[in-house]
Amino acid sequence: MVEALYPVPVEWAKDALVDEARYNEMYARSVSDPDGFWRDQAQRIDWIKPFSVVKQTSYHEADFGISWFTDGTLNIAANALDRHLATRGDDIAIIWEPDSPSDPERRITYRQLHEDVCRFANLMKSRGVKKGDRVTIYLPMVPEAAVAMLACARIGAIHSIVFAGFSPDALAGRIVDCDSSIVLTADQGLRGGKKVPLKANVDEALEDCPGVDTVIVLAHTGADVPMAEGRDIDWRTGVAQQSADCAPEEMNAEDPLFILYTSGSTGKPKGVLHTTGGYAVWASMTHEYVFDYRPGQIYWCAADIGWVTGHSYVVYGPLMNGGTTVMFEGVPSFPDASRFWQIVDKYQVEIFYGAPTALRALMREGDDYVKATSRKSLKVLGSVGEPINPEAWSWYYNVVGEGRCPIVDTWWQTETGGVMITPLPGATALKPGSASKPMFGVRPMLLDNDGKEITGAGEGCLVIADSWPGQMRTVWGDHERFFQTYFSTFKGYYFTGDGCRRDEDGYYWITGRIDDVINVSGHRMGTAEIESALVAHHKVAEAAVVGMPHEIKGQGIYAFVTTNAGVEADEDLRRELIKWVRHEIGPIATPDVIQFAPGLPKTRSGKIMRRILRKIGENDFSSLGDTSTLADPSVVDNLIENRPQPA
Ligand code: 6R9
Repeated sequence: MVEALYPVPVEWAKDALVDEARYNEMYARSVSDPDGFWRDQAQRIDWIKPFSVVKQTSYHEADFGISWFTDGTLNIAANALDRHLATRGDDIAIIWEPDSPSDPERRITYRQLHEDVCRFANLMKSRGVKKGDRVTIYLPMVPEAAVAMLACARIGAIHSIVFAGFSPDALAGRIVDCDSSIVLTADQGLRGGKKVPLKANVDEALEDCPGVDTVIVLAHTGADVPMAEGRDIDWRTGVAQQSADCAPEEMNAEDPLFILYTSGSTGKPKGVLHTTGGYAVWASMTHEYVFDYRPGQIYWCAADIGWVTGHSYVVYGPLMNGGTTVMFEGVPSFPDASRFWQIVDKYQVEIFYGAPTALRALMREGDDYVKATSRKSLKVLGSVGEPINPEAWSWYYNVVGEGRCPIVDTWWQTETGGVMITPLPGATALKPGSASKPMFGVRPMLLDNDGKEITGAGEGCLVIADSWPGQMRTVWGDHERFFQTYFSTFKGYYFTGDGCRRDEDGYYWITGRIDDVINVSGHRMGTAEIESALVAHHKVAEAAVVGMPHEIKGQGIYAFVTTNAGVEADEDLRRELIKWVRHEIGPIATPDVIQFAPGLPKTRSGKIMRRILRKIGENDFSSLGDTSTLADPSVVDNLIENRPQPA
């Protein structure tokens, strides 16, 4: 198959920070002389005490450990704020666009943001929060979310953001896991005109979190919410009493910065831990090169701060680079499908970074919503979260970008802290659907199932040889799980969990997860998590969850459910289970299909054969493979015969 190739436009190659020759040269040095390369790159950060050692990293069990810039000290909030004050204190750091276009926007300068962060840091200190403490953030997409993150970083507290779409149960689990005694929230969030009861969710969650003694509540919609005496504080009243002076804490490069929970193939979500120095260098460098970013440009990453993309590319990356970052509270389809592009026009956004699932949803609404807007300001388009299918890529490129804007399809993970494989706008010819080439310092490799390296063109399991500064350092509270999850499958390599193809030109094509993780609208879900939510229902005996192709979401959730004896498996139960899962995890985990199954296909040793269930989920019965090892092969026929058609 001949793939379309979009060469780098001449004007891009001319003015870009990195052109093709420069990319090749920098990449070669980054892998042949990592110490020298990273020593230089680290100069983009203001260190309080310079580091002497660049990296000490080993993926082998005997001397396992990952540490970067180990003896250096810094404060990342000071890097995002203080050092800009003299040169661009009056520049806009954050532009906030509310859910409804008829509400007023906010523009916050670096000076104002610095002051807000200092006051809020002092408020947390007054409640006893100190270096190393965990702070849970459950806020909508408002500037105060960035204030909260940076205030934590300023005093050395570790933030743990929980996506505001998660349920009280999911929130409680994350508060308890990292043992935080303080939660930051708002009365309500707003999404597409609908109110999200954040404070009520916190109140419900805290019934299971006896360790929480402080809740700071931002009045956002102005809803009347009950405040618990002694525990709950009104955000604005609290900060009004605080001084605007707060010296940044001197942090070691390897001191923790944040925890972010993400789904894996087994067990409960794990707390991915990132530290300070390496993450700062990585987030800042990748943001600059991937988007060819220059201060003064209006940059908009449409991700929520509840996901890693929001951490690295709404807040830390752009602010460390002295940029102007747009935060949008709403959704792409409200009031109508022009909303994204109207915002682009309103602020003259030059760089837009979004997710394929949103693009597919907008594409379905037709081109008129796009064409009603100008979009002349756009220069670079980014994609993240899942593979972008060629149709969505073409639409993004031709309709949204009018063929002018390179698309950077960025592959990375919560664990990697920042972009790992991506085109650079001025350096890389594009192939629709390919994340293309490795970022500096990243050494991707493909291995077969036996761990043998695949060289040249081929397909296999994507691993990364050697460490990079933004790599996660541990699973909060479970270092053994960190090693087991990422470094035990293929000895000496970081295992990504993704499958990948490399073509003759050395371009990487991510083929999707090869573990039991599914990607629904760019959100990572462990099938095990949904299964355990289902079996927690008193009418359910057993459940197996697989991904199914879904036009908008990329993957949908297909659940096979065996009910307890005597239970009527009917429409009412189906609705009840859907509601149940939404309550247990959150709306993003809503099953698209629930198929009641009298039995699941199991081996004689009792292992569920997911391979077969995946095929049924895909509506592909032609290649079920060998079913002879099943304890009862007839269950497969039954499942095929009774497969419901998705709504
Ligand atoms: C940043 C983020 C990580 C998983 C990852 C992969 C998928 C992300 C992708 C992509 C193909 C891309 N993924 N970006 N697949 N092309 N450009 O999304 O982090 O939520 O941890 O998800 O998402 O499967 O392993 P996270």
